[in-house]
Amino acid sequence: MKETKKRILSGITPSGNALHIGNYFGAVKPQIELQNTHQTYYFVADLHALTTIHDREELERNITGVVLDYLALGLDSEKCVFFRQSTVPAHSQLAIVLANYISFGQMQRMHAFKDKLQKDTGVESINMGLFNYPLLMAADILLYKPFGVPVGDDQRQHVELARDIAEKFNKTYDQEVFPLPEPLISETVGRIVGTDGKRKMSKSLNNIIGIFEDETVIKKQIMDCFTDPNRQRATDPGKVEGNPIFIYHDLINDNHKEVAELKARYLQGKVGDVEVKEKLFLAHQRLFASARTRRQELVQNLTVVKKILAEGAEQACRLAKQTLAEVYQVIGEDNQLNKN
Ligand code: AQP
Repeated sequence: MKETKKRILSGITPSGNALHIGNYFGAVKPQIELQNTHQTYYFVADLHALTTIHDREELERNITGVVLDYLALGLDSEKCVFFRQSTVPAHSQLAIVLANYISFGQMQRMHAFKDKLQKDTGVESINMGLFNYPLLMAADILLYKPFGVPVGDDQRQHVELARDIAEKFNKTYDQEVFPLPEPLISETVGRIVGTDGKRKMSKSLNNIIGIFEDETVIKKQIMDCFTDPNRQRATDPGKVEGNPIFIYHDLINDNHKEVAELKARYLQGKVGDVEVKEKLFLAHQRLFASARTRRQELVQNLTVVKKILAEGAEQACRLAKQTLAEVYQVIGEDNQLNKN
């Protein structure tokens, strides 16, 4: 890996055990493309998953699931450093330090906390892991001094917080310890709408189209998808713009002629929702066929997967330790006892 390449860092929370097409187009696909042109560090944010998962087996299942998904979708361990967050202790160590360069007020304005507060009755039901999530994420990012962080739009606020903390830290010590990371968010695919046609596609909202589930599950997710609410019959002219089923066609369907024809017929009231959805399902099968096969092969070879993560952890630790040592030195915690 050439050191002259710009560095990229991103993480994925194993809060479920499979990725959906929102994750894929908004984050995973751009991340995988970047591994060809940049130094890439990607990690499974297993410590972040503790905000919602307190069952050991479920956690392990989710971590394995997400790792397999990434590898099946094209993450190449020869080109990229891939690891589990908890195997690099410097993430947690840096988070403790960075907490001193951010105010309680600013943390209270983070949307993960605010959204949860709106849903639940009060602060008693919100764990500190969730409150501190953006702080740990700032440590995740700054530890690797990346140039950019490719994520979906829902993570913009968190990358901006990391920038704020970096600025405050640099200013406090009058040193450029942390370069300010750029959020790399696509304008077109940074926020893929869910099958309810309203909200962001999210596991927790149950409005997803999966990638690796059984075909019957994927087909049902597609067939249940919201389309044009004002269209009663297949003979009514329909709306294409903003219609989720066509948003997905544009993303998934490699047969552009077919998509153009379907759109034209839909606008004229000459095609039913069922046909449009069935064609989307077939396009989904075409796009993800090789990834699905690759995933089945990887499941049979989990020792290789473990080896990839162990090697990734070793490489990540090397860089993370350097940054932590520099930070300790800058803040005045550099002593014999904290050297290892
Ligand atoms: N709908 C989306 N459109 C574009 N990008 C998205 N991402 C998530 N949903 C969309 C991006 O995927 C990456 C991994 O996401 P995460 O680890 O934060 O997972 P998530 O946001 O927790 O995914 P969900 O489905 O929304 O989970 P729940 O419902 O549990 O919160 C990130 O870069 C994210 O921006």
